[in-house]
Order: sequence, then structure tokens, then C-alpha cells
Amino acid sequence: MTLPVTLPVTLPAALVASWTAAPDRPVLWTTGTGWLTGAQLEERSRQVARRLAVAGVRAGDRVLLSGAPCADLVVSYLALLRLGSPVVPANTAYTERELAHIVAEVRPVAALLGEARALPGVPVVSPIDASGLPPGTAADGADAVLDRAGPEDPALIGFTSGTTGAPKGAVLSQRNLHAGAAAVVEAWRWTPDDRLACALPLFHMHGLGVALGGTLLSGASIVVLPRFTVDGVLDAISEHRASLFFGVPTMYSRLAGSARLGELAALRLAVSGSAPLPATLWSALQDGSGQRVLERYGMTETVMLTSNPYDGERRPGTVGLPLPGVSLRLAPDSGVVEVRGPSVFSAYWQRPADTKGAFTGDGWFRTGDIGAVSEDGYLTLVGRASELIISGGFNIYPREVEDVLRGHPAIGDVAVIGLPDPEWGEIVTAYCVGDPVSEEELMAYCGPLLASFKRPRRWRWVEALPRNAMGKVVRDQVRELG
Ligand code: MLC
Ligand code: AMP
Repeated sequence: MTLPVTLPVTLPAALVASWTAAPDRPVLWTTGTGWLTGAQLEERSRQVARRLAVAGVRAGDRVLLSGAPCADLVVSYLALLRLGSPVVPANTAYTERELAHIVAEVRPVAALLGEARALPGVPVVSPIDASGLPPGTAADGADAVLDRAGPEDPALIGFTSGTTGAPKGAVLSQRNLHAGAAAVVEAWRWTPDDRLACALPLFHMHGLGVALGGTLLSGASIVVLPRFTVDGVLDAISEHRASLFFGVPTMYSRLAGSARLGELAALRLAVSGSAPLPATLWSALQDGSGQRVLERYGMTETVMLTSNPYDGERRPGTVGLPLPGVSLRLAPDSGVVEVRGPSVFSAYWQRPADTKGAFTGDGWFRTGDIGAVSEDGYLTLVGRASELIISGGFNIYPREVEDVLRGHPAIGDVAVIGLPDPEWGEIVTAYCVGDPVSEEELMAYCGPLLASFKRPRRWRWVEALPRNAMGKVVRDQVRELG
């Protein structure tokens, strides 16, 4: 006798239940494909999962996923969640060198890519629609076992450098992803009537965990644009009667510069995150559109942590209050924000020392962000314990860029910092010691080694770098070099 299986609450189990309950409801709109209903997403993700299973992908096997936002990318993501094969999203701008690091870390059995490119060391490399995989249909392959992942099984491995060192994979469990999406669904009063206009890349927590995860869990719908443009977003909001828009501050800065800014008034809610939203920009958005943009704070390792309130005061310059389920405190000596909660990851992939260092002795995750909490509980991020640069919502680790630049024969010494910029937040700037060469040459040198967003946009040649008694570069003094 087969005992009935009680399915745990995981994102895929919840999604299948919601698609089954409302099969004809439109869920996903993408350019070229148009609308897909819940029933279509269920069927397509099952088919892709089956093809992956025939190609040898099993629960627990890592699969790298990297492509521009489109229906096949979303379907592939859902197929992997349903198979229980941890998704390893990768930025489409990564060079072969950057992808090789991820491959060496997690040893994926397959990679689904938006563009044809070599990926040494990965047994199965396929276009993102999975059609290039070995033939596999219901007729010639065993049915894949779907939707059986438990809450503690790994669902997604997001690459991040954390507060230090080389990029490492933060392992998010099925529970983490589900809890992260559930928290924002509750906090932002998401309902099945909502429709999100999304122009975020679908390889980071913002796009995957918040925009897509929240939409699918709440039974709402999402309009996925292949890339961000001001007109593209505003057209999508009016044509599809979107009620929600989520963006990074660079997107809001560009929207604020548009004569069409007032069209944001049509939204029920506009959310900003991934980098600080300047209070001046917040006011410009309110003045031009009436939108009180809601700023929130999250991380790859934690999904979302805090949010300004939906009802109540949205206080510019702050990231609001802890989301449902999140506990937050400040380390007494440093002011580093420490968190706990069901969406917080528990380990970096096969990096026990880094994992140990990331948590306090009593189990709180050290975010590396330095905060201050007001008397009424609003968190303001005042700095970072790490040297992390955030440009347009993408993270750049100075040390990685410096290591690459040191390989250029003209550069004897180098320090990389982020200089403030109204559009990008911070701009990657390199201070080099050596024999000056042209920016063109340096950019050409960086081309095959660094993703475009990591390449310095400004170059300075200096006599020497300020160092402390230990010989360490003093970054604050580098900033003063101008
Ligand atoms: C693109 N470029 C960037 C860049 N994005 N350079 C620095 N920083 C960036 N963020 C490069 C391009 O490759 C191009 O280089 C040049 O800048 C001009 O490109 P563009 O056309 O102006 O840029 P665009 O394609 O419009 O991209 C801007 C953007 C994009 C803001 C739309 O950066 C973006 O989608 N950002 C969102 C990032 C995100 O989702 N972060 C979430 C992380 S999760 P060249 O050399 O070709 O000229 C997380 C947790 C949380 O942080 O809390 O959410
Ligand atoms: P990532 O590792 O890409 O997930 O980036 C996470 C980091 O983005 C956090 O540690 C913060 O430094 C930053 N971040 C996210 N949201 C905000 C925000 N609203 N304001 C300031 N920084 C933010």
C-alpha cells in the first residue's frame, strides 16, 4: 500500500497547487510569447523537467541558469525548482573566467544558457529552452519525479562575495525561498489582482526571489521585459494595467529624468531596493508622480529583511522595519546588522570556514551592513563593513578588480573604490601606480576578464597609494586623492 505523501510547503508545491486551483488565470507575459496561464506554466515546466531528467539531471544536482528574461528562462527556473535540482543563476555579463569560477565551485551537471557559449567542465550545455537536450518525452523517458523537494533541500545557490573574499555560493533552501516570497506578499498586500511590471534581470534575488517568487506565490501576474528602458516600463504599465513596479535606484533615477514620470501614478505600489535610494530622488519621484516609493533591504543570503511599511510612514533614507518572521539586531561594537529568520540561508556551498565566520556564536547572520535603528524601529543603513561597491544594483568586489588589473604590465599597484554618482550610485574607479597607458588599452585588457559592470569607468594615475602601518591601502584616503 502506498501511503499518501504530505507535501511540505515549498515554492514549487505551492505553485502547482495555485496553478491547479486557477488553471486559466494568466500568470506570465513575455515579449514574443505573450501570456501563459497557470496550466500552461505547469505543463511547460513539467516538460522541461522531464527533458532534464532524461538528460540525467537528478534532485540535488546543480544546474547553472543564465539568460535574458524570457518565457523559457522562467519555465526552466520553475522546472529546476520542481525537480529539486538547485538552480545556480549567473549574470549574463560574466566572462568565461567568471563562469569558470562558479563551475569549479558547484560543479553543475548541466547549464541552460541564453546564448551559445562554451562552458568547459559542464557535461550538458544547452540552449535555455532545453530543446537541445537529448531527446526526451513522456514516451521515451521515465516520468520525472516532481515537487517532492522538502523544505530543507537546497533550491538555489546564489553567488556573492559576502563580506570578504572570492565569490561563493549561498545555498538557499526551499524553505528560505518560500519564506522570503511569503514575507513580501504579506507586507506589500499582494493579491491575485496585482500585476507586476518587471524589468529586472532574472539572475539575482531581486528579480528571482522577490519579483517572480512573490508574483507566483500570491497568484498574481507578471509582465517580464527583456531589459530595462524607461519607455518600455511605462508602456508596459499602461498597456498591461500593471499595479506594481520594482526597481533598483538607477532605474528610478532614469524614470525621474523622463517627461513621462507622472505615469507612475497608475501604480498601487512602487518598490526600490538592492542599493540606497537617495532621499532627494525619493522626493523627486513623489513630486513628479505622487508615488511614495517604498524602499526595502535584502541580500542574496537572506532574501528580504526589512521594508518600509505599506500602511504608515515610508521614511526616505531608511529601509524600514523588519519583515514578518525576521529578527534584527545591531552588533554592539560595530553596528553591523545581524539577522535571523526563515528566509536566512544556513551555509555557503562547501565552505565551512566562510559559513562559520558569517554567523555569530548564537546563530545570527552577520550581513556586513552597518545600521542604525531609530526609536520607532526604522533601520537606516549607514555603511558597509566590507569594501563592496554597488553600481546600478550590481555588486563589485574591489579586490577582484584589483587582482585582474595587477596582471597588466603597466600597473605596479592599484586600488579600486566606488565614487558617488547620481545615476549609478557608485562608479568603479581605479587608482593606478605605474606607467600611464590609455583607457582604451586598459578597457580592452579588462574585456575578456571582467564583466562589463565591473570594469572601471574612471582611471586615475597616482604617485603612490596611501597605506597604513600594516601596509594596507587606506581606502578613505584613496577617495581624497580625487
Ligand atoms: C550595465 N552596465 C553597468 C551596469 N549595468 N555598469 C555598471 N553598473 C551597472 N549596474 C554597463 C553596460 O554593460 C554597458 O557597458 C554600460 O554600462 C551602459 O549600459 P546601459 O545600457 O546604460 O545599462 P543598462 O543595460 O540600462 O543597465 C542598467 C540597469 C542594470 C540599472 C538596468 O544595471 C540593471 O538591471 N541593474 C539591476 C541589478 C539587480 O537586479 N540587482 C539586484 C541584486 S540582488 P558597455 O561597456 O557595454 O558600454 C540584491 C538583493 C536585493 O542586491 O536587495 O535586491
Ligand atoms: P547582494 O549580495 O547582491 O544580494 O547585495 C546585498 C547588498 O545590497 C546588501 O548587503 C546591502 O549592502 C545592499 N542593499 C540591498 N538593498 C539595499 C537598500 N535598500 N539600501 C542600501 N543597500 C541595500
